[in-house]
Amino acid sequence: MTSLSDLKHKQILVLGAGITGLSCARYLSALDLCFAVNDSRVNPFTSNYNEQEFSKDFPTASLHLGKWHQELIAKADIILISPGINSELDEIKLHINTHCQVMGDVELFCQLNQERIKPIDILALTGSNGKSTVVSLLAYLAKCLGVKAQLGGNIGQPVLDIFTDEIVNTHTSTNNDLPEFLILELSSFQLETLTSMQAIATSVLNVSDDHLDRHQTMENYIKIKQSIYHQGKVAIINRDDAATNTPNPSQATISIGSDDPAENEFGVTVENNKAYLAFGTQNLIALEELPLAGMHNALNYLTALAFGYCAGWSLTKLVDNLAGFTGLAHRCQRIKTQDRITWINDSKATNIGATLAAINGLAQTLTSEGNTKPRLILIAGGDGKGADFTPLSAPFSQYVSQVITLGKDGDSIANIVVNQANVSKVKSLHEAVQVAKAHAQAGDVVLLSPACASLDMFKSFVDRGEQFMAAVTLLTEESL
Ligand code: UMA
Ligand code: ADP
Repeated sequence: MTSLSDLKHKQILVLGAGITGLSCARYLSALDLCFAVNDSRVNPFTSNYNEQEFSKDFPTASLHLGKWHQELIAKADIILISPGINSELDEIKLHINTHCQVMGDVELFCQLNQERIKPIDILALTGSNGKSTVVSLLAYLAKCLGVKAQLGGNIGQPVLDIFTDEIVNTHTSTNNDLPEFLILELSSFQLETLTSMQAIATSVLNVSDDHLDRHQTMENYIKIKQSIYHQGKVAIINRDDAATNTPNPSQATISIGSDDPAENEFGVTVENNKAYLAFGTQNLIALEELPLAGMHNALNYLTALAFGYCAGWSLTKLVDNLAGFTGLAHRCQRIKTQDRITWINDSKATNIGATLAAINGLAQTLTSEGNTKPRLILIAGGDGKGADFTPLSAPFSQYVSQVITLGKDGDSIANIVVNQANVSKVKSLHEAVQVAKAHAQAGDVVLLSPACASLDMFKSFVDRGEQFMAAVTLLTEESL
């Protein structure tokens, strides 16, 4: 267990100068500690930050860019490694000395948290899809209930900032009440270096093929996801997905699922043709009253309720506030409907599980609007991260009239379409929108749901979603 005093007089190396690395630097700097930062890229910073500003912000740090610095790695007692960096890389792994502790920022946070007189209570979630939706919903519900909770982790808010703010606020005599709860979103990358979390409740929301370029096999990926359960009291599992089970048969569990729940389980009950979120025999709220559509979102709602329940929050109050959360941008977000063609931005669908959820969810809407043959036009492609796209083939044949592909792995997606006449290959998102417009008829839906990461062509999924929305706006305004 690392305590604050352990950090003193140690050679500390921060690997990565992105969101995580800079948050580690802020924390170490607030403690007045000396440290080094190493990033293998020549220019890792965003356009509004540079090396000079780094030196001003962190006068006790040395910065080493452009390659992995083997001497620094060999000298380090503690390495704080960013989640996007694979510690198995030979250039890193072969140089780490035997007494060195290699950990992520979340691991350091958890070790320091346990040393506190009153540790912050942690609710921690992982999964291939829906993490950000569930943790944001849970944070929204906490706020509605007047609970002091803070979001952290993979959602883009590095956890060490909580302790940095406390130190800075102490220096400036500002109120430094820490949150009572940390609502923690964890990626498989962060879980790889995490062993010391002691959460109240943890959950693997679902597991589908993702990040296999880093984790190699599904078996390994599932094992990493399930490691979250060793680090929490109650395991919240998804009955619909066996890969979300806890490997510890004696662990306290609470389950969610799309079927009728048994006693002390969350699920979906259908009564008089109406579906309800339910807890045991108690119907909580009708799905039609909730703004986030589709069965995957019903599971997201249930997971948030299960977390709140484990935290001891009032179930009635949680349910009363569910409908006030309207969702996050770039997740099946309706941009506009013009000439009865609806354009939907699901840029955050960076793996096949998310794209499957979008196609299945939207196909239900198309049928209910009365189309005899549902017509969904899909724009997909990007960096597939080593995924096998075959599971998309059947829903493509059933629901998608045209698949427009782009990016590094666009051709691999095109190859699984049974009728090749239904494929259009394009070079840019702008061209994809034009081709979609040419195919679309009144009543159709055009969906950007790439099933791939964006980094081969865009800065981020946000950039991809914004460029899509801009292209749609331009095209639809031109046609007015
Ligand atoms: N770097 C190298 N060499 C490499 C790879 C990276 O030097 O081979 C450097 C980069 O130049 C960069 C730094 O490492 O300066 C980036 O580190 P990082 O990739 O760990 O990214 P951060 O900016 O620290 O952001 C990370 C998460 N990113 C990843 O895991 C890839 C963010 O999740 C997270 O929000 C943030 O920490 C705070 O916790 C993003 C993400 O894409 C949203 N996550 C993946 C996902 O959700 O699927 C896992
Ligand atoms: P994450 O943080 O895990 O990437 P997000 O909430 O950002 O999850 O959603 C990512 C993508 O997954 C979006 O395309 C969204 O529509 C889809 N999605 C959301 N919840 C689920 C779920 N429970 N199962 C499958 N896909 C989902």
